[in-house]
Amino acid sequence: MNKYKNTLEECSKIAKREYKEVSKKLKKVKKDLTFSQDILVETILTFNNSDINDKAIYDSINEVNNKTSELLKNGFKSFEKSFSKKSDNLSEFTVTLFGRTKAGKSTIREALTTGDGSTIGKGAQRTTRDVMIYNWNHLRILDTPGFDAYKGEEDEKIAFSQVDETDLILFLVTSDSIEESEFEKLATLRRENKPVIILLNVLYDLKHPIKRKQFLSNPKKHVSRDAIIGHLSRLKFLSKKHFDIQNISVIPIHALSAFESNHSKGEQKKKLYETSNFKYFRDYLTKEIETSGKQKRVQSFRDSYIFHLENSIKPVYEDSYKSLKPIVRLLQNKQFELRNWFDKFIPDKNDEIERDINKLFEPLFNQLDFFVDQNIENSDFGDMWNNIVNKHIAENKIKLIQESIISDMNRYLEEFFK
Ligand SMILES: Nc1nc2c(ncn2[C@@H]2O[C@H](COP(=O)(O)OP(=O)(O)OP(=O)(O)O)[C@@H](O)[C@H]2O)c(=O)[nH]1
Ligand SMILES: [Mg+2]
Repeated sequence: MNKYKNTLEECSKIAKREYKEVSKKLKKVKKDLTFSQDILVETILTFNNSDINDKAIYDSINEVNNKTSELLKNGFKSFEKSFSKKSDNLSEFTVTLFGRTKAGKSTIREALTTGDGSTIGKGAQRTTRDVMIYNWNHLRILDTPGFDAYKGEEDEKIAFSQVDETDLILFLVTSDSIEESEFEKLATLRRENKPVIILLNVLYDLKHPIKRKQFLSNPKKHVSRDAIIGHLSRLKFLSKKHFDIQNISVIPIHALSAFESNHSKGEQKKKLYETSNFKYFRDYLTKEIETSGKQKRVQSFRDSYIFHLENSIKPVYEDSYKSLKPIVRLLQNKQFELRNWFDKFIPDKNDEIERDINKLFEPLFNQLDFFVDQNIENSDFGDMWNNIVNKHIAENKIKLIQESIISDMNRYLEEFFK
């Protein structure tokens, strides 16, 4: 018992440490993502202020940005809500009962906590409609509304909302019918990688006195590993298929016996308790917590962190990436096209400029010899030649060459940005 209690105490410390650690990580992720969001906003502003200012592209990026911001805000909200919920119960190890309606979840809980039976279903109706919290054996036990009830979608949502807080799932199935749909339902909970133990409630009516006597005289015939061997391979198969758990633990129990044992005396009490197999169930749970409770507690935080990142944050970025990709590709293509044009335009224009300049100066060269012969004696020789050159340049409008290059370039760019 000491080892068990010590483990739970350590679990509680681990939970506090993990909570801090994960909260820190969460803050960091939020900061990083906000930063990346800011970059996008900055890009949009730069784009908007640039000459490109293409309205269609601007609107697309802006729309992606708004959508991403909104989704991200919601993603973080659910992320933070889940973590603040966890912070309320850091010191407790939480075990949750899940399963089909009328499988006997509340009966188990009543049996464990010596209840008066008031929460056990009486008729054919689903009974537990909200998550009920109890304490047993230093654990926090949650009894949830069952799934697969007629019009029970709301109840299922309530039950499933509890998974985040759970360190260990007790999945209750009954021997009369093991439905694949129950496994499919629970599979959605397993996405958070919660550890699962199956409790197989072996149904057997205790009302009929003779049948009851027979049952209690040889409980192993019904409630034992050998007795459920026929169900075992199916349960393992379904667990592999839907939970990806290779060798799931299955514990046969008789919940009603355990409950009745609490309200019986003497030999009957002993017999009923023995029949229920609750001693084995309790010992198994104790051992499980002693051996892997700490790891389960760490797992609860880390897996839930990963789960939320994977499910609330990652899809937002994947969507944003998908929407931005074609825009980025379009801009990259345009950039490539522009660069190609420049690569060709510059040498072409260089040749053209060289030709134009040569043409422009040709007449000057032609008259240079004559000018030298005529004016060599003149002391203003230098200034006179400068005047001729300047006049020639002004008359021949060297600016025209410049303007023609600029107008060629503008024409192309206008066409390009259209
Ligand atoms: N015939 C028979 N009935 C049983 C046995 N064990 C439990 N029951 C009955 O099955 C029903 C189980 O009820 P609950 O324990 O309330 O079931 P639950 O899983 O909590 O159901 P919800 O709260 O609706 O999700 C009760 O009416 C029990 O009396 C059994 O071994 N044989
Ligand atoms: Mg119930």
